[in-house]
Amino acid sequence: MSTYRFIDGEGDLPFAKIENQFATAEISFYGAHVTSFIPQGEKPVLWVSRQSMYQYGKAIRGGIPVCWPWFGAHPSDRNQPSHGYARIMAWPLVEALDLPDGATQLSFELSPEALKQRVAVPDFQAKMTVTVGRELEVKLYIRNLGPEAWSYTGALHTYFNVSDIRKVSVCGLDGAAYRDSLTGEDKVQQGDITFAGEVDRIYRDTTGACDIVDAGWNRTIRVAKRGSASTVVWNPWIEKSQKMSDFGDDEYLGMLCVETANAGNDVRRLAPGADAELTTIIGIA
Ligand code: TA6
Repeated sequence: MSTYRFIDGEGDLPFAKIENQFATAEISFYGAHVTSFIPQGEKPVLWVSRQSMYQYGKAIRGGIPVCWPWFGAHPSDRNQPSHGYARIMAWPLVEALDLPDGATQLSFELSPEALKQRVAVPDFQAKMTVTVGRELEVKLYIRNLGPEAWSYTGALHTYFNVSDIRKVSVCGLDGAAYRDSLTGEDKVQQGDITFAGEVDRIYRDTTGACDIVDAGWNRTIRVAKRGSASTVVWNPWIEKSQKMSDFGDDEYLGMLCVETANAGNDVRRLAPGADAELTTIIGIA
C-alpha cells in the first residue's frame, strides 16, 4: 500500500497526504506548500494559523511557504507581491515515490510559462522535492536555462509550532551578524535568541544548523540546511499579529519562524546552465 494519497483539502485545494512509519505530513499542490509534519508520537512540528485562507492569490499562513524568486519586497517593482510568486502558484506533481527506507518523496515543478505571465524571468527549472521520513527535507532546486546569468533571492519560510514563544530560545546563531529588519540596524547576536517582543532579523553568513529549544514542551527542533547562507528569524508579536487578517491576535504565542534563506546579501547568481538548491532539513533533536 502506498504511503501517499491525494485529496481535496482546505478550500478544495488539492493536497497530498502522507502517512508512513516515521511521520504524517500534508502538502498543498498550491505553492508546493508543506502544511503539516507530525513525527510519530510527537506534537505537530509546523504551525498554521487558524485564520489562514486557502485560496488562489493569497499564501497559506503557516507551514513552509516557498518565497521565490525574491525574498521580501520586489527589489524594484512595488506592484509585485511580497516574497515572490512561488507560494501563490500551482505546482503540478511530477513524481511520487515510496522510498526503500520507508520514507516518502514527492516532487513538484513550477511552469516557467506560468511565471513568465506574471514577471520577467529567463528560462528556468524550479523543482520542489519533499521527503518525509524521520526528518522532513524540503528542497527547492533551481536551474538557469537562459543564455544570461540570473540572480534571485528566496526562502523556505518555515513556521514552527511552539508551546509559548516566551519559553523558547534559538541556539546556534551566537556571534552571527544580523540586520534588524525592524530598525534597519546591523548588529551581532549575543548568546541565544529569546523573545519578549517582535523579532524580525536576517542573520548573515549562517550555513550551519540551529536549534529551537522549547522549554514548555521539553522539545528541541533542529533546523539544518544546504544552499543557504542566511537565516531569518521572525515572530510578529502582538501588534503585527493584530494587523494580519489571516493571523489570530494571540497566535504569535504559539509560533516562530526560523527560515532557511537566500536573503539579504545572500543573493544567488546562476551562470547559464548552472543550478542551485535551497534545502531545509527539520527534525526533533
Ligand atoms: O520573514 C519575515 C518576513 O519578511 C516579515 O518581515 C513578515 O513580512 C513575514 O515575512 C511575513 O510576510 P508575509 O508576506 O507572508 O505576510
